[in-house]
Amino acid sequence: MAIATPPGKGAIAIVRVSGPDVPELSRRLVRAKHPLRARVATRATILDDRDEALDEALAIRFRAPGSYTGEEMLEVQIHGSPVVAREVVRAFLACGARLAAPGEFTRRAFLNGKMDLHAASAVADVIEAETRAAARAALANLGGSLGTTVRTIRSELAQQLEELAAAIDFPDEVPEPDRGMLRERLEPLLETLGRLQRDGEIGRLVREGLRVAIVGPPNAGKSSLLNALVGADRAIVSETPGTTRDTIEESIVVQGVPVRLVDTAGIRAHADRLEGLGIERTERALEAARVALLVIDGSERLGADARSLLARTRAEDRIVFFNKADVATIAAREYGDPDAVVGSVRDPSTLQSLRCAVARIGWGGEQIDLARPHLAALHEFEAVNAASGALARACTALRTGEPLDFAATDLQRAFSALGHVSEQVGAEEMIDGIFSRFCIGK
Ligand SMILES: Nc1nc2c(ncn2[C@@H]2O[C@H](COP(=O)(O)OP(=O)(O)OP(=O)(O)O)[C@@H](O)[C@H]2O)c(=O)[nH]1
Ligand SMILES: [Mg+2]
Repeated sequence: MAIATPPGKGAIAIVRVSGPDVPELSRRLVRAKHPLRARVATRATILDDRDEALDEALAIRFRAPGSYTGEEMLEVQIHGSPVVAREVVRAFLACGARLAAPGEFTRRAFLNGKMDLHAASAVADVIEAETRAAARAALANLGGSLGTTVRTIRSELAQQLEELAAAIDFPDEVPEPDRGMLRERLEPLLETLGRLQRDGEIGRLVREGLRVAIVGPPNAGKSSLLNALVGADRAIVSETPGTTRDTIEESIVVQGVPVRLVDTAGIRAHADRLEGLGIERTERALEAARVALLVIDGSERLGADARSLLARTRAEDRIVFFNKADVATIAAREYGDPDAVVGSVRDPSTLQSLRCAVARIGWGGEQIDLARPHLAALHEFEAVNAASGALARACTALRTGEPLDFAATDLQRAFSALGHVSEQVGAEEMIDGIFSRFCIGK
């Protein structure tokens, strides 16, 4: 149970109750001329636990599973005074209800399978896009398929270990297992672990997002690009070079992955003191970003500032974008990089090409399937990495003819490391973390 409206005085306050005890609580505390009908607002008197009237209200019942949380629910709209709301809450508490944890309604909705169907519904407004994607990734994990995969690998490893141990301990009685056969059985496990590792990387990407620094000479159209990608006038745009002095950050979602765009002050060698301070921040943003998005005015010849930036980011993960193609495409032809994006921030197809480039450079461009299980927690990711490393060493030992107990030690290590991958706890913790960021009553 929770008060779903903001604290303070208002015209009405809403108290929501969810769970199997709702029918009983309604009978006890809501008095109406006619029994409450599902999804119909009914005028009613709210009583306290001693049957005294607290307030005249509108009561609405929702029956499971046709409610927000998927459970039995009651919503009462009372007069918007904090005192009345508190008294109503007190009455429900006295009859056995308990206060909801932050985000608990939404959490229940997710767990009852309601949210997937309505991912883009009203809740979308209150959750950040990045959180939604991470929640779905975590939820896929709750299905337990990660646990099943890890369990299968562990039991395979245990079996191989047993055979090896017998041969090592009783060399006279148990013949040495065929190394080739052993490797044949271990290599598929290594492959599965590799897939889990890749999924783990994707999980991390979805959770933490990708930082992209928009850098380039002054007046190239960096702030215009940020605004166009975000779809809002976030940064000031002007024809005066050196307009942006401070870094400005905004998030967008590209193929389900949260991307943090950082607009920066234009880099040029001859800058005044204030501009120089801005450029220092640009340098820091560039260092902190995973991907650099170089914006260069393509309608002119390549200037010295553009050249030096192109040269120093050559070895980095970067996207080169020649802007202002609506005017001319001089610099792109001069530079001749087939991977560069040539277009204009005013052209939607250019923006689409840039989003694709972000996906390609950021995570190899594959469409991320959020419904696949991802390793929920960092320690699980590390455990899989450790297991995969140990198993790879065991396979090498078998191939190069090293003593069998070398391989056995590594197999044992892989087996133990995987014991740290919990079957569901990580995902549970993650879900709790996500939903506790909601407001109470959501
Ligand atoms: N014709 C044309 N003009 C553009 C395009 N993109 C940006 N501009 C113009 O170029 C000028 C500079 O744009 P900004 O977005 O402020 O450039 P910036 O790179 O952020 O500049 P600084 O903040 O000074 O470093 C503005 O007058 C924009 O309207 C484009 O694709 N075509
Ligand atoms: Mg700018």
